[in-house]
Formats: sequence, structure tokens, C-alpha cells
Amino acid sequence: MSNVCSGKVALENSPVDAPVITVHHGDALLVVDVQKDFLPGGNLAVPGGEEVIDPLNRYLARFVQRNLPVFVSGDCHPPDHCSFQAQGGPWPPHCVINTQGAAFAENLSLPYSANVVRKGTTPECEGYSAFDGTDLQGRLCAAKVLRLFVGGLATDHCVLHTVRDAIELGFKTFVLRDAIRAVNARPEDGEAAEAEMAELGATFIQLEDLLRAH
Ligand code: VGL
Ligand code: ZN
Repeated sequence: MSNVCSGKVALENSPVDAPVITVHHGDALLVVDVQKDFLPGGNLAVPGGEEVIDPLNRYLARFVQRNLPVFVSGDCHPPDHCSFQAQGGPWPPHCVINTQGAAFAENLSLPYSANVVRKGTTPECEGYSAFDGTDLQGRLCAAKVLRLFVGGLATDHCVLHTVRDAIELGFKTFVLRDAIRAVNARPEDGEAAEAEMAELGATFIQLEDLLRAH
């Protein structure tokens, strides 16, 4: 028999496994590579990449409202970057420095206070991770960040590599499951990346988990 004391009644309307996340001092949002080349019409369009923008804008609004720091990474490659096919890499040229493709999506509502992190800026550095060859770690530490909330593109490349590094560096890492999309060069890549991040200790959340807090 279920009654209030057994908890079963109270739990009926709120799934047991849905966390309620309150963002507070020590938290930062990291928006990974939401750039025109990764969106429809871009040189390396991620399927459904544009769908991350609306949820990201809502996460951004929450962090800005709470005066919490926002970091935004951008792939920023020289024309002879090692990841381009002409240099033996896997990708068509994308996010080349000073081209439109490297610009952030126009409808991404970045605050003026956003901390921009440019990565992949030298020909020989792959730069999938927003920590790779950048000063992101130092800037997060300077801002006293302990927990990092990561969304953006692409799940199976830059988000994955960034989350791996964040966890290894000791940040409590949340992945915004409604604000990531995968390239899926192999159809299972996105799911495998999500499984790996979860295995490494990332916590997957979605907007409602933040919104339920208020
Ligand atoms: C990315 C492929 C090449 C990414 C960057 O942002 O996930 N993917 N460069
Ligand atoms: Zn790249």
C-alpha cells in the first residue's frame, strides 16, 4: 500500500532520478564551438547543430542572471591547420581565422562579459579540447570555478575532449544533454561519446533540472 509516509505518493509527479540543480558561486557555463561552420550551410555542418542554440540561450540567461561567468570556445584555425584534409587530417577546412565560418552563431545570445577562448590556433595543434593549448584552466581557476556546465558542438569531438580534460583537471562537470549534437561520422559516435563522458563521471542534465530550482 502506498501512502505519504512511504514517499510513493510524493514521488509520483517527480521522477526519482531527475536532479534539481541550483547554480551558484563557483559555477561557470562553457559553450563549445557554436560557430557558423558547424551549423547548416557551414563547411562542417553538424546535423541538428542549430538546435543547440535555443537551449543554450536559456542556460546563458540563467548564468547571466546569477552573475556567473560564461566561457565560450571557438575553433580558430590557420589555413594550413593539421586537421584539414590537405594536410592529411580528417576534416574539410573549417573555422579558418578571419572568415565568416569562424564567427559565433548570430542568434547565440552571448553576454558582453563572455570570456572567449580561441583554440586550434597553431597549425600543428589539433585543439579539440577547449583546454588544449589555451589558458582556459588558469582563467577558470582565477574565477574560482569548481563546477563546469558544458554544452555545444560537437558531442563526439570538441565537447568530448573538453569534458575529458575538465574532469581530469578536477572540475565537477555537467553536460547539457539538450544542448549538444554529434557529427556522427560513424552513426554510433555520439552515443559512444555520451557513454564515455558518463563513465568518466560527468553528470548529464537538461534545462528543466535548472528551471525546477525556481
Ligand atoms: C570540431 C571537428 C573539427 C568540434 C572541431 O568543434 O567538435 N570537430 N574541429
Ligand atoms: Zn576544428
